[in-house]
Amino acid sequence: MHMKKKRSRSLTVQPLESRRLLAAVDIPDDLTGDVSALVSVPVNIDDAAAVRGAEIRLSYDTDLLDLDPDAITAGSVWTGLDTQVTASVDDAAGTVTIFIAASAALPTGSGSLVILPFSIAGTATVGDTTVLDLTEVSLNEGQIPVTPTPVPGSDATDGLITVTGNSGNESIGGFVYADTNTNNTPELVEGIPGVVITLTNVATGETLQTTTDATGRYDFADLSPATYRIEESQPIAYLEGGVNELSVTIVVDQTIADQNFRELGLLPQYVYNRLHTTVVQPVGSTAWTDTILQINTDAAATDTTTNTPAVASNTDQSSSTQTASDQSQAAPAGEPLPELELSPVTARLLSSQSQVVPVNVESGQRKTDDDAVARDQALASMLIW
Ligand SMILES: [Ca+2]
Ligand SMILES: [Ca+2]
Ligand SMILES: [Ca+2]
Repeated sequence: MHMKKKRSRSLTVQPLESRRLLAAVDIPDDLTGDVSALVSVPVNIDDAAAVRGAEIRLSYDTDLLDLDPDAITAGSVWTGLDTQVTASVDDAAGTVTIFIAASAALPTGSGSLVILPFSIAGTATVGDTTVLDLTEVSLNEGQIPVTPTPVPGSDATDGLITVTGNSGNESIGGFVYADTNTNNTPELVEGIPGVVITLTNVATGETLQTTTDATGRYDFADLSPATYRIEESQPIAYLEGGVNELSVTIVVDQTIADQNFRELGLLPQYVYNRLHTTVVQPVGSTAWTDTILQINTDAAATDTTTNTPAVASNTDQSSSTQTASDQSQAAPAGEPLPELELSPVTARLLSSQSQVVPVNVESGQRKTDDDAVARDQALASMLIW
């Protein structure tokens, strides 16, 4: 056949032309992508002259990258040609095999043979790097040599992605609160101001510290996506109501605002302490906040242990220089408490749930029976409510 003759003639010429052809194929090593984002990875060729087909194999780290085979597309060198792309991805092994064939040979020119849209894991950390290991490239079934030759493992053709994405929009926050109505939810009047919160980036060990504001709120802004440990320095005037350490992972642009630390009411000895020295003041006022801060300060100053709730530990009676009003908190655990006599004002407050600090409780007068404990808890609740 005439046509066949022509073809076979051109085929005899092609190997001769191929011998003059060399191609360099590689993946860029300056690729960047945000946490959880897509990064388009090209496999580039310096000169695609005479290329009609390519077989490309590469490996990637499945912990950091994911790849959808259907999203793989032919690169820029094939533009305008009828091109077929066949890609298979083994997502467990982290290997990709791509076959590309065109209806005609490519002209001279550089560009990309294929584009692989990798998605970066949400658990990736900014600054992470991951290698794209080009393991094999064959052009026209090996007729066009590839130099340097990609091999399994490290070589000059491999690519590198650096994880970026510190948008500064990540934040972690929450409340430290005395859950006096025991609904496990912080309400505005339950906030505990002046509590130190420490944030640690688990991977890097970097720490940040802040203090809760007048509403018991704390916030860490301008963070990077990472896993963090959040620690509360226990305000020792309060009955422990939950864990003092939390762990949380944030991804790009994420705001986590519910990392709360729950306490119960003021410990009875600190309620008594402050009832003698505070005046009537509405919840949330500056005076209110100042009072709670003062309680925190007093509690820290009189605590004899490092960071233990003071119910059983506050037995230090050596502080003979305490003021008269402070002595009421020094009642040792296990000793009978003096009888409590409520003033009319306090009694009314206990029944009305008014948002006013009760005043005029008589100094050091506690009951010896279990009611005293219950009443102390109620007083603690009152102070918060
Ligand atoms: Ca390689
Ligand atoms: Ca509550
Ligand atoms: Ca706590």
